Amino acid sequence: MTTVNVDESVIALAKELRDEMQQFLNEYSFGMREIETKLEILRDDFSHQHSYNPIEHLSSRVKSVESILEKVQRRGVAPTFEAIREEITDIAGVRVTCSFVNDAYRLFELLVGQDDIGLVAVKDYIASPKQNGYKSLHAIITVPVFLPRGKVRVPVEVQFRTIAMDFWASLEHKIYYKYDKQVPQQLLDELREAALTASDLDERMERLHRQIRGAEEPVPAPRQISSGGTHRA
Ligand code: 0O2
Repeated sequence: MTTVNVDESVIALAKELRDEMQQFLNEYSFGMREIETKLEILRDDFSHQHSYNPIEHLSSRVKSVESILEKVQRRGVAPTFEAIREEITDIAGVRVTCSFVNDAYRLFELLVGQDDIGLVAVKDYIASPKQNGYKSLHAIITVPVFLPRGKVRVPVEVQFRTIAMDFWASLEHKIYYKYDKQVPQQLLDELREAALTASDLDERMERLHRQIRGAEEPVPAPRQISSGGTHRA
C-alpha cells in the first residue's frame, strides 16, 4: 500500500468544506422536518375532527450530494453554495400521498395557507399531466428555521399525489432507470394508458367515497393554480 503525504493545509481545507457541506444539508433537513411536522399535525387534527385520515403516507428525503451535483451540472448552475441555494429548489423534498385528489388539493391549501409558509412556485401536473402521463401537484415553499446563528428560510419541494398516482410514478421511475432513460415506445404507450387507468380509478374511488360519506363538509375549491410549467407564486 502506498502512503500519500497530504499537506496539513489541504486536510484543513477538506475538513472545512466537509463541515460547510454538512451545515448546508442540515438546513434542508431541518426545513423538511418542519414541513413534515406541519403535515402530521394537519393529519392528526383532521383524523380527530372528522374520523378520517386524508394522508395515506408521508415520506421525505434530502437529495444526495451526487444528485445535487448532477443537477448543478445539467442546469449549468455555478458550483457555489449561494448559487445552488438560489437555483436548486428541490434539495429537501416531502411527498404526501393521499387517498383522493381532493385531499391532495385540500392539504396543499392548508399547508400554504399557514402564515409562516412562503409559496415560491406551483406546478399542477394533476390538472395538466406531463406528456408521459405523470400526475402530481408540486409546490416549492419556504419555511423559517430558527438556528443559534439566526433565522434561515429553507425551500422545500412538496409533492401531493394520490395512491394511484404514486403507484404509477414509482413504476415509471423504475422502468426509466432500468432502460437507462431510453424506454421503448411500446412501453411508453402502455405507461400512458396505465396513467389514464389510474386517473379513472381515482375518479371512481372518490365518487364512491362521496357516496359513502355523503356531502359532509364542503371541500375548499382549489385556488387557481397554473397548470404545468413553473408558476411563480
Ligand atoms: P427524486 O428522486 O424524486 O429526487 P428536473 O426534472 O428535476 O430537472 P424540475 O423542474 O425540478 O426539473 O422537475 P419537476 O417537474 O418539478 O419534478 C421534479 C420531481 O418530480 C422529480 O424529482 C420526481 O420526483 C418527480 N417527477 C417529475 N416528473 C416525473 C416523471 O415523469 N416521472 C416520475 N416518476 N417522477 C417525476 P427527481 O429529482 O427527478 O427525483
